Amino acid sequence: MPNLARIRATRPLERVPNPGMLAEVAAGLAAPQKELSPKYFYDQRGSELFEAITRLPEYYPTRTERALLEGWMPELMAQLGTRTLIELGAGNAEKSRIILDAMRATGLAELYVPIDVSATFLSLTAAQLRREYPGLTVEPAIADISVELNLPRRMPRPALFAFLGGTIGNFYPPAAIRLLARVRAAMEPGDRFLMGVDLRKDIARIEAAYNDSQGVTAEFNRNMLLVLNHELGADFDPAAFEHRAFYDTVAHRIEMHLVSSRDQVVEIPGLGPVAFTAGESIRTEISAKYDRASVSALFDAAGLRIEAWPIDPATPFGLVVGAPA
Ligand code: AVJ
Repeated sequence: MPNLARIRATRPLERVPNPGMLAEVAAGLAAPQKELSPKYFYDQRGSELFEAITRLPEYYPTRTERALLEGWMPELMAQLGTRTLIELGAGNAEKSRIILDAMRATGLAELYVPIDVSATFLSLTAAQLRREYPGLTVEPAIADISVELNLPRRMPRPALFAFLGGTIGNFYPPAAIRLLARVRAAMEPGDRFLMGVDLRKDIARIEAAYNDSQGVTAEFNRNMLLVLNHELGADFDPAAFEHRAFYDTVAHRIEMHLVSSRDQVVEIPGLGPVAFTAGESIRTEISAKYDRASVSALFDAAGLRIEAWPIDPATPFGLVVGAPA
């Protein structure tokens, strides 16, 4: 049971220097539907809140994905002979261990490249993994994957690019295609791409995962306002915004919003006053849900093809293996 009171902002933010943040926030808040990027959830506290989410009974993706990885990775790694694992958005690398264990079992594991925006999590994780996997080179890359991958110049092949957790769902289709095309451009012929995707299913089950009964997701959502206060010196009052999450059956995605509970004006230095009317919202995240056909369309557009999708159709979450088309 998560103890929210124990998850506080205790350490200063350590992120990729982001001179574009103010401009991006300004553009998002000037749109008719105000919008902020979900990448701003993840400071230290946001990362801890997300970890608490992954342990909630309603939040099925993480534990389903873990079980799929445990079931598949030994055979997949034996087949592929992967020497380098590149992980997009590595976070605390909990799932990476399942892949690394399977790589180590083949005796071929040479290099692990975790990519993340959060330097804090990345450096802790790298030091720990070096101890756990002697003989494995760990070369973290600090990067905003929506912009670049920032990969090391030399990587032993074949490599596996992994993008887990269903984070592809955070990207609108054009951005999702750009991201996958960026991965495709970094791939060599024997390389593979492993992606976790949350699947379309019963709407009530999806909505429950984003409206947990303990209010952790609501806290996670409001944390973005604290990040803006800290990073930009804004004066958002998180208590004046309510969490809302709903499934859009046409676009096949969850939308998370922060709804202003009253008329209010927020001051953001360098940007000036931003007015909210009561009931007006900021969209803070989309989490798109896929099926095999929609993943296939995404892959096609990015120059990839589905090589394997060996899951039970009843599984609420999928793992897909892609290869250069
Ligand atoms: C980390 C993007 C996969 O979309 O389910 C969890 C983030 N947001 N609860 C998701 C999230 C609210 C999560 N991803």
